[in-house]
Amino acid sequence: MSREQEIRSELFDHTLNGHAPEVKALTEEGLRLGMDPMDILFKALIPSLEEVGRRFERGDFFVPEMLIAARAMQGALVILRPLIAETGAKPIGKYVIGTVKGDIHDIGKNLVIIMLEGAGFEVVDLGVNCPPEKFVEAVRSNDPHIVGFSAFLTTTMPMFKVNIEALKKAGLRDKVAVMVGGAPVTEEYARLAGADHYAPDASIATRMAKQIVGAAQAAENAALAQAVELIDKTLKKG
Ligand code: B1M
Repeated sequence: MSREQEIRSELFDHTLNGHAPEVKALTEEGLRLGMDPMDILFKALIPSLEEVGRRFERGDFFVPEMLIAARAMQGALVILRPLIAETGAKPIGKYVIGTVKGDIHDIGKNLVIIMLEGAGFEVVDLGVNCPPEKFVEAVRSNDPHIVGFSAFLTTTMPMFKVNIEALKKAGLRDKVAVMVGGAPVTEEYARLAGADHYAPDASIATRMAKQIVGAAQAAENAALAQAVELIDKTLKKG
């Protein structure tokens, strides 16, 4: 087994057992050896948290074990974040995101943010347990292309609809694209809740966000071209 394979396997085990210092050291060692940050993330850290979830479901792990595993993973994310997210390029679009009210899970949301930033988005992170009024206020003041709601519990998914209703009430629904996601969310649920877009993971969320901004840009350009044509016609008449 190569050292890289060993590192992946050790990262999996130490994350599972919540050994934060070891996770940090192994992440640093992996990077020194030239391992791809995305490989560390998707082939070691995320699979380990998935195993944590399976053990929790079986009753082998409880909330404290989930919590320390999550903390260990977050230590690695701090190291990986700048390598994945910093492009230095001019923002291609604005994205407001938060975990819905009643829900304090944030690792998945933070990964979406890292990848969006990596793709050149300016992201406004509203954190966790975010009430509808905070989303409304952030959409009003930031005028983003997209607002994203993360929910990780079946009991908090209904907040999508509540948030969308709050946006409608504030007269902002038509000004912003709504994307939703989170482990228990499905395409079907997203549609019934009234969302415009659903993404199952961070990379698809990012790809979709780029398409949404691209489409908005194309619509803006078409509107501009129409306005120019109208002005031309008016001038000719005059
Ligand atoms: Co909790 N938890 N948890 N938890 N937790 C889950 C989610 C659970 C599936 C575990 C299980 O039973 N298998 C289960 C939910 C069951 C359900 O409702 N279907 C659960 C439960 C029940 C609970 C509590 C109720 C436990 C209790 O107290 N009895 C409690 C609730 C607290 C609350 O929020 N009110 C609770 C608490 C916790 C901790 C605090 C201990 C901790 C969270 C720490 C933290 O986030 N800072 C925790 C953890 C760590 C987990 C698991 C093990 C791991 C979550 C995670 O980070 N996954 C989780 C089990 C699991 O997911 N398998 C579990 C890795 C992450 C990268 O994936 O979050 O899916 P994910 O994010 C993905 C996609 O969903 C997507 O992209 C991300 C990256 O690819 N995505 C989006 C996310 N947001 C998106 C937004 C988008 C688009 C895509 O557009 C806007």
